[in-house]
Amino acid sequence: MTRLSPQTLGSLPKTVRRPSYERAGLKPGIVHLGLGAFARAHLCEYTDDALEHAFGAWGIIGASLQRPDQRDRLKPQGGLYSFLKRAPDGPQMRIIGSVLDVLVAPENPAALVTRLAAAETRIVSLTVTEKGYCHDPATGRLRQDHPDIVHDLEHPDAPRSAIGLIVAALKLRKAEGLAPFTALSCDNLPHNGKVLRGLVRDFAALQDDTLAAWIEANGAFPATMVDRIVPATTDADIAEAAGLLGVEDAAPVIGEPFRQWAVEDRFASGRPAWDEVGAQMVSEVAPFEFMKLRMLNGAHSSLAYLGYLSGHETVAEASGDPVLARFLQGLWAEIIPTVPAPQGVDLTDYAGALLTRFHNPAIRHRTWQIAMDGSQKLPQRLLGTIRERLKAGAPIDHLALGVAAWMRYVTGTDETGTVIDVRDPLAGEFARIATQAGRNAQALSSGLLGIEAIFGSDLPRETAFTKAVARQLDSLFSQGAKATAAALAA
Ligand code: CS2
Repeated sequence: MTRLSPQTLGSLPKTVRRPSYERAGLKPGIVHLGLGAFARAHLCEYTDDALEHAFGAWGIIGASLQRPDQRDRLKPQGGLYSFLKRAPDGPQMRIIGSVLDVLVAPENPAALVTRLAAAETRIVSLTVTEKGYCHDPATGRLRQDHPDIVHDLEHPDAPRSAIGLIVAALKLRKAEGLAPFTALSCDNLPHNGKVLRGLVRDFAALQDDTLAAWIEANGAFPATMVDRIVPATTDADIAEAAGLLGVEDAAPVIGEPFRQWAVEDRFASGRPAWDEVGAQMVSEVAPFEFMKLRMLNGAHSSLAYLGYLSGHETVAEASGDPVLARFLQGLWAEIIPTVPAPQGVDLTDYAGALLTRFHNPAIRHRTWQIAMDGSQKLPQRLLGTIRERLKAGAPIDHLALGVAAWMRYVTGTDETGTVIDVRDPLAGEFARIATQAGRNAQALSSGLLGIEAIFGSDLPRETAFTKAVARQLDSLFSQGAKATAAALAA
């Protein structure tokens, strides 16, 4: 089958929307670190829309920080790929044209640093997932003992972490008398702009105080809240895309129709017209971020663990289970009082809309995918909420069940005795704790609560919390996930 490419663009069916701007004349103003499915269905789509609205020098060069796969798929297609938007009433297809090229950091870190340091690079955006920040998720501070950070301090000109790459490039820019680029975190971290700024500054300070001071004085690290449900692309998606396109696309992305992007409007040297195409430019991102991380992601993670343990493969299935749907309502009732509503938003309506989104039967978002990297996700998704509820003396049963379900999940064996493929930077530690504790809920919960990078030093001392978690975990072992969630609702 012929491949999607600039040459075959003209032959696509009329129903497929494609870039009408002159791609050949597009200059790269953005370098995106971590060009995975999410960025290609979010930032790259917003940028494609912005280029349609007002053409400017805002093409994107993507960078893969680990594997060459994405580059290998996109290069033969001249950076083009299709985006299959899945609504309950049928799919919609478009071609995204904003990505011009893809670099693979480990193949040639210096080439990527040079690209980042180039005068025409004005924004460096990131979707490197929580663990890509090499920080302590409980405190947001740089982990100087992180293997990638240790490596990058030893080889500052051939870095492999996002932080190391950014600092190496800023060092070059400073030496060449160029202004810093805007560093734009698009990951699900609380205060992502501030956290990124702190990590970049701290890493720079380990090499050169004047560099750190220059970044502090001149750098721009706007905060963002990003939202769109984007499951990993499957072979079936690739086959469906080919059917709709009439040509082969090795790199389609799948996503729900809904998207949201709240961005703090502080850019060092311009940005695409994202605000003209639906992004919300705001002075304060925090209310959006709290709402999204606590209500969407907090519910997503809890549902992923409980749903997986209950035998549900996808979020749509899990949220369609009446017991788990009731659990979600109870969970949101605990979360909502801790969330300052962004202006004009009704949080009960927001929760209702989330349930509809989770329930979209056209999206097959695996509970296993969301269950990944819990150690990096729990603090901002559930634990901050729990701290606030405890301070207010308010009930936390549903939140505690979310945490207990994570604990049950990371034991690595499901309710039928089948092995769970637990993916997490701390998976080794979980396995060690789980082996020692066996099916003793008290021992397992206190072992896991002792991981300070997740729970800090305060939560293990909150007996209302530790007792609630141990009780739920005990029930997960003896009654199973479904019955435990049902008992909570009764
Ligand atoms: C999910 C998110 O995988 C996960 O952990 O909770 O990727 C979620 O789908 C997005 O944040 C939605 O915007």
